[in-house]
Amino acid sequence: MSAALSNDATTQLKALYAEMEPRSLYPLWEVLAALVTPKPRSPAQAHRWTYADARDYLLRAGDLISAAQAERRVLIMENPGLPGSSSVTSSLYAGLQLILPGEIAPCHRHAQCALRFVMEGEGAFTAVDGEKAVMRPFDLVLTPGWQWHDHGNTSSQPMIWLDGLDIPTVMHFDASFAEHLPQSAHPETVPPGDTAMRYGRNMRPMRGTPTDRRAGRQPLFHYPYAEWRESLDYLTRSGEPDPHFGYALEFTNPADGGAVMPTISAHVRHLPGGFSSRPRLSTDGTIFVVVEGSGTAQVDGKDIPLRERDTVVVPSWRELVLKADSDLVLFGYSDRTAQEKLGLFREHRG
Ligand code: GTQ
Repeated sequence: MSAALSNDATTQLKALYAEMEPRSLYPLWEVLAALVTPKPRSPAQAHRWTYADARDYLLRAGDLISAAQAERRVLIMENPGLPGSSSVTSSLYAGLQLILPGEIAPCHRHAQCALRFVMEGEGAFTAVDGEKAVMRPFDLVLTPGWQWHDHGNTSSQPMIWLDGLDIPTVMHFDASFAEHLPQSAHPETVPPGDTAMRYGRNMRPMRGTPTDRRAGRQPLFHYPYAEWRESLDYLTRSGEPDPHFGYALEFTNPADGGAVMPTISAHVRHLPGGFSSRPRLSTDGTIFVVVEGSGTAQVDGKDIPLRERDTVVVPSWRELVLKADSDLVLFGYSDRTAQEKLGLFREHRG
């Protein structure tokens, strides 16, 4: 409320509010400025989770509860500015999942879209609709909405990955559905690599033919580190870095060239040692994982150290400057694609 009111009017308005409240009616003018803000005011905070700390707690949980008992044995990385929300930004979720040798995280499917970014371990798998993606460090694996998925570890080492999901977005729309497969693992329907052969070669099975087995889905679900790292390296050798991003590659859905999933965009970037980015603000709060190297994320002037395998969240519309001490490789995901579809995405490049 901007203009001053007389004492009498204020008293009468207060009485009016008290009368309306039982009927679930409220005066907009008391809250308008907080609802329609001139720029984003996220309650989320910039925050860092140190990998070694989180890993320790996760392994301790691994001694106490099995993957089957937990269904998903995950430590949620909850934003300290969003207590009780299980959210890392207002729209996204982040967790660290552990699968020990011999374990299976049982098969289910849900409306929520998920990505996995492997932190450590090699040889465990995520199976999507019965096709195994054998996971190695820093691979990106997707389980798009409503696709059956189970995780298993047939290796001899613990396997830990970051889960990125759109849980808060689905909750926002009250659109959550989930179901379990009666058996813990989906029958293996095709050999590993089947989807990459069919959809990962800039080709796809002719539409309307039986070989188009993932028609109408986000067909690709495994983006191996070995491939994206090679492309990022090539990019670095073949041109100038972008002043805000360094060298950056977005993961895409080959079916439409857009983001990997309807609600989540994901990318990797390389900032050469000594590089300092220009300041940038964007409406998509972003979760970063440090893949290689070290540096600093300066968020609204405050330094957050970047160390290998740490997770850092930068909320919407905070000024971000990235500084690389050594060659710094980051993975990041955000709700950018969802905001673009809703006409909301904005950025400011300083
Ligand atoms: O692996 O399906 O971290 O359903 C949270 C919810 C992982 C999963 C999470 C999930 C999953």
